[in-house]
Amino acid sequence: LRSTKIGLTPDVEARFAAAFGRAPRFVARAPGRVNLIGEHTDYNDLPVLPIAIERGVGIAFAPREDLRVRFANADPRFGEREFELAPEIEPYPPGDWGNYAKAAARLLAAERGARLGIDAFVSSDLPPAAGLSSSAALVVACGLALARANSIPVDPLDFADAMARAERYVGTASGGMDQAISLAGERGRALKIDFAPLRIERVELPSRLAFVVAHSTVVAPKSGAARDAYNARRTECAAALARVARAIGAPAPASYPALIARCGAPRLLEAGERALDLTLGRRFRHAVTETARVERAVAALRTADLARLGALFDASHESLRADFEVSCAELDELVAIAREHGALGARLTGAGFGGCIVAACCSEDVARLCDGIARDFHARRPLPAGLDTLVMEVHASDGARVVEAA
Ligand code: NG1
Repeated sequence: LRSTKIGLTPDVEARFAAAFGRAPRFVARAPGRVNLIGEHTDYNDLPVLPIAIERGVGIAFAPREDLRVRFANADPRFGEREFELAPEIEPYPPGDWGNYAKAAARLLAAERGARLGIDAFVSSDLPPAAGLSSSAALVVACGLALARANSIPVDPLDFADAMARAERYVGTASGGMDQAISLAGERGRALKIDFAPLRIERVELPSRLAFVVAHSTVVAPKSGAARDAYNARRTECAAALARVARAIGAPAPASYPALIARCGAPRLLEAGERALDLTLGRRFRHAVTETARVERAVAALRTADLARLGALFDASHESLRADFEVSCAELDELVAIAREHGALGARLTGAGFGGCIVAACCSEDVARLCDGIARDFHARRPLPAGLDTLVMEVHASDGARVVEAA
C-alpha cells in the first residue's frame, strides 16, 4: 500500500456509483496512527510522540445541494447511514459507526456554518478497535469531506482541535493526539505533540530504526466496555492533579504541565506520594514518569540511540501495566515475545485493554521479529473476526488530504 492510497478499496469509484448513481468528485484520506510513547498523557495536556501510518480511512464523496448526508461503507458489517446536517444531531444508539460521521457533521454545522451535505463511500484498511485510531481517522476523513463540500478552509492544527472536540460526541472523553497526528503527520518523522494550546515539534526518525505493530487478538472497542475504563482513568488523573495541586499550594487553574514546570518531576513525584492514596498515586506516577520518557525518547531519536529508545519503550509498558493498569495478559505476553525475537523494546500502544503493541527494532530485524511473533503468539490463537493482518511493519507517513477523484 502506498501512502497516497490509504484506506481505499481498488473499485471505490464503481462502488460509489453503484450506491449513489453518479461519480465521486473527491477523495478524503486520513491515516491511522501508532503512538511511539506518551500513553494516556494527551488528556492531561502532557506530550505524546506518535507517527501517522500508511493505513487509514478513505472517503470517496460528492457534494450535495441540500442538507442530506448519505454514507455507504465498503465493509458489510457497517450498513448505510443517512441523516441531515444540523447544529444539533440526535445520535444513533451507542456503538453505531454512523455516530463518528454525525460527530464531524454536527461540529461543522454548529461551528463552521456547513450547510451542504455529501454522498460518501467509506473504506478502511485499519483494523477497528486496535488502538491504531480508526475512530479518529474516520472522524477526520468525514470532517475533511464536509469541509471541502462547503468550501470551509482547513488549517491542520485548528481542524485537529475541532475534530478532537467533535469526537467527544460519541461519549469518549478522549484527548487530542489522534486527530492531530492524522492531520499533521509527516513521512519519515514522528511528531512530538503538546496540548493546550496544540503545538507540534518534528522529530526525524533514524533510517536504521523500524517499527512493528502486532495485534494481541483482544478486541477492545472504545464504544463499548473499554470506554468506561478509559473515561475512569481520565477522571482519576484529574482527581490526582487536584489533590496534589492543593497539597503544594499551586495556583488555580492547576494543570499537569504547570505542576511539572513549577516543581520538576522528582519533587512532584515525592509530593504525589505524600498526597495520594494507592490508586490515584499510581495513576499520577504514570502521568509524570511517562512525560519524562517522552522527552528522553525525543533525545534518543535525535542522537539515534536505539538501545535507549528500546529501554524507554519497555519502561513505558511496565508503567502502563503496573501503575496505569491498562494492559492485559495477552499484551504482556506479546511484549515479552517481541523482545525475545529481536525487538529493542516493546509496549502497548493506544488506549490498551487489548489492541496492539508497538516494537522498535533495527531495519534488518523486521522479518525475524514478525515471523517470531506470528509463530510464537498468533499461531496459537484464533483470529478475531475482521482482522486481516496481525503483525506488520509500519512507516511514518503523511497526514490527511483531500484530492480530486480520478
Ligand atoms: P485509541 O488507541 O485510539 O483508543 C485513545 C485516545 C487517545 C489517547 C490514547 C491513549 C480516542 C479517540 N483516543 O486512543 O486520545 O488518550 O487512547 O494514549 O479516544
